[in-house]
Amino acid sequence: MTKSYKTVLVEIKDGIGKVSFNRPEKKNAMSPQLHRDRAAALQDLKYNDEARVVVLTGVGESWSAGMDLKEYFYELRDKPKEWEQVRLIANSWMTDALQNYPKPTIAAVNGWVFGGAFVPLISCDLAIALADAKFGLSEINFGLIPGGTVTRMLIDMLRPRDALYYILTGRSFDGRKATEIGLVNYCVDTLDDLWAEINDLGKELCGKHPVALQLAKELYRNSRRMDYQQAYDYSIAKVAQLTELEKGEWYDQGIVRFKKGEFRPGMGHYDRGKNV
Ligand code: ACO
Ligand code: V55
Repeated sequence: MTKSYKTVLVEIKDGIGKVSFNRPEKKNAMSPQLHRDRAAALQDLKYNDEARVVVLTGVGESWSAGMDLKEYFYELRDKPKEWEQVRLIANSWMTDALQNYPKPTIAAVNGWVFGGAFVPLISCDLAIALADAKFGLSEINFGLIPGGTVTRMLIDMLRPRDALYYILTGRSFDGRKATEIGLVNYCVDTLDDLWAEINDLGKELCGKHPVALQLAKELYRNSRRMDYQQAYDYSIAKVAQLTELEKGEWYDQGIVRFKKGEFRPGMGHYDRGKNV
């Protein structure tokens, strides 16, 4: 059973856990309550074995319109302690919790993505968008700058010209442009196509060894901060860890089955059966 939250909807089907921002009447703006719910929901799914892949999306026509400008900024203006508390929760789920998530995460971008919502978007491993979804760093339009970790995340994800262009102009762009600049993997024309793609991709990832997926993510994210020698040494340690945690499955199944000519790894994974 999945828990229920006021501002977040959690569903699990066929190995895919779906966590939806659920304040459609406010375009899924992230209020303090939503930050708390989101943090808790991701934590729950982390330990729920039924969810092998996690999809982040929004109820209604918005993915998320960013920080709730009223509840997060205006109403907490004179409450520095409360604001700090909310800021820390927000930063921890949008950055640490998502980036170090042990399962693959996919953003299904069904609509608006503004400002602070770029953080969870970029923190997801993969992203597929509607071609007509709209993205924007709107901070400059109301006299703010992309704060929190927004700017830092843009540095990792975009080319300098693109990052500064959108930071300084606050202009919005669509899913096609988001694909062109590498903010999402690709885009599709309709909501039906979006969910067909998400389900295909989710299903494919559910067929891989979960430990290999988890360690592949860790190796990628941690190697970014290392030089070649460190990354090499770290990868050797990770492969040893993988072999132990998988109980040698990559040798005994992966390589042995390849040797027997049972499958071609270049063309897809071997069938891991129901619950190996
Ligand atoms: N914070 C608080 N409330 C919001 C937010 C937000 N970020 N975004 C939308 N809402 C609310 C609106 O105030 C409105 O509430 P109301 O019905 O009580 O008046 C409701 O959501 C619906 O929004 P509309 O503006 O009526 O919807 P519309 O389709 O015309 O426009 C759009 C949608 C473009 C997303 C517009 O709402 C908008 O510009 N929102 C702000 C986007 C933004 O700049 N976000 C902050 C980024 S900066 C940061 O995150 C640090
Ligand atoms: C912003 C975002 C923040 C924050 C202050 O993008 C400003 C603006 C994501 O958190 O704390």
